[in-house]
Amino acid sequence: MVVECKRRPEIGYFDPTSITYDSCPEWQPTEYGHLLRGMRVMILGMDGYLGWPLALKLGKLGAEVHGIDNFLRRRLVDERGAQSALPIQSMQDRISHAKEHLDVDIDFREMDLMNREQLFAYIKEIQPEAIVQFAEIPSAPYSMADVDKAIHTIENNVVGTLGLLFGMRDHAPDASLIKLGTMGEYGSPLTGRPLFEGLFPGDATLQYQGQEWSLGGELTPRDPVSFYHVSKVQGTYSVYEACKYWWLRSYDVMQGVIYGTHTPELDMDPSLNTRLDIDEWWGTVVNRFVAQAAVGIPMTIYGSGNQMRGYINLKDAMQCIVRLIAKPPEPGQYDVVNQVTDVFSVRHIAETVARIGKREFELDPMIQRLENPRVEAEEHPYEVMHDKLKEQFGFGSDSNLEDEIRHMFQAVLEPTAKQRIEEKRETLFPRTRWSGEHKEMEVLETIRPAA
Ligand code: USQ
Repeated sequence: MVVECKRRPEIGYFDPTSITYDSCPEWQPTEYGHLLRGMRVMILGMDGYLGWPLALKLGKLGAEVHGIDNFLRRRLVDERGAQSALPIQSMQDRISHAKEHLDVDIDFREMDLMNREQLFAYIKEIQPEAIVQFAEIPSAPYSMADVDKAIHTIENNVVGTLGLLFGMRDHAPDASLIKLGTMGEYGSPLTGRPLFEGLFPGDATLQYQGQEWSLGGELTPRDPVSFYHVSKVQGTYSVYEACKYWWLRSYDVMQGVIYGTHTPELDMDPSLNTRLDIDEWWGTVVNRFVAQAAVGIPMTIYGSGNQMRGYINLKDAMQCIVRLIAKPPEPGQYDVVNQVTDVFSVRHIAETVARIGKREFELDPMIQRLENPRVEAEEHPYEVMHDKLKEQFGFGSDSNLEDEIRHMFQAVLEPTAKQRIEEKRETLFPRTRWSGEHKEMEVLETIRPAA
């Protein structure tokens, strides 16, 4: 078999079995595997919690980084009357600080994913080799707060991704799409059925009334837990179909609840901070608990606290995404990874934050169990399969819950961050119920955890 290098057709044809990554000038070794030299990567949602650290990491690895954002997240956090615990800079300043501290150049355009004319023109101009879709509204409580917010979430996430797929079909059909989904697409089946990586394994079967059928390769059942999670399920089906109809290629990333504030690139200077939301809509649970403990608010466990979820810290998540970019799927291939390193109960997280806060930061963290504003199982088995990133992409976790909690305490106990949390103290208490009501939760139990 002979093939032509699509990047450099002037090289002519070669036999791919006779050339290795190391001998091909188009690939460079990095700590995350071989990456196309100067790979053109487009990050949609570059101003967000994940988009910004990814831009820095890819830039540092020598990729050509392009990105868009409409700054919706900044506006929605404002709308809740909240703010990031760590101050973040404007995009313009972020980019100049990235140049100063990391010597990376980032190309950014302020753009709404829904403006398809602009988006398609940008894709056509850049010809990205990978596109990372982070431009979605990521909050379960926001999507349940009222009808407008539910529809906003569904429209932005579902229609945005669908439009993008048409843009890729017409202007960048060879690019790989890294689409951010969520572990919450699967729900938490009470039967204890394992949560496979999106598709049933080849030897899975369905037995019913004495008959047996193969399930191998079919999408596994979805049981979302909010309209936000519904939007992610719809995204999964759109991407799956586009790979089938048009031979696009994609990894759909079922990411667990993310937490943490740092990566080696963000650590270079506070001017490079990524956002750290901690309010009831935009903060994820570990980040919220650390912020609550730092300013003397009891950690708000919803319900029994025995809910289990998959978790991953920011540093590990960024490593995973880079590895997925470095090793793209084949044309037409749709694959799913469960991007999770650990499974914890909410109670375990609160107790761990309390222990570290008490022993290492002279705090006296309290826990308050509140009536659960959400409709979710509180007692359930939870078995997550998450081998693919490790076995097929070489991922190895660099950090753990304790270290990240320590790191976060150091960051939020700085006077500026502490003051920013205090200023918006009220937004740390949940008020948004899945029923649609907005009112304070009843306290079920107050606990002073043992050290
Ligand atoms: N929880 C508490 N107390 C709090 C906040 C949350 O007990 O103060 C509980 C929730 O009831 C839930 C768990 O902690 O059982 C996780 O809640 P979360 O708000 O940290 O995360 P969630 O709403 O599930 O969504 C987050 C991200 C979302 C991502 C998802 C992964 O916001 O973008 O998709 O995590 S997953 O949960 O696996 O679907």
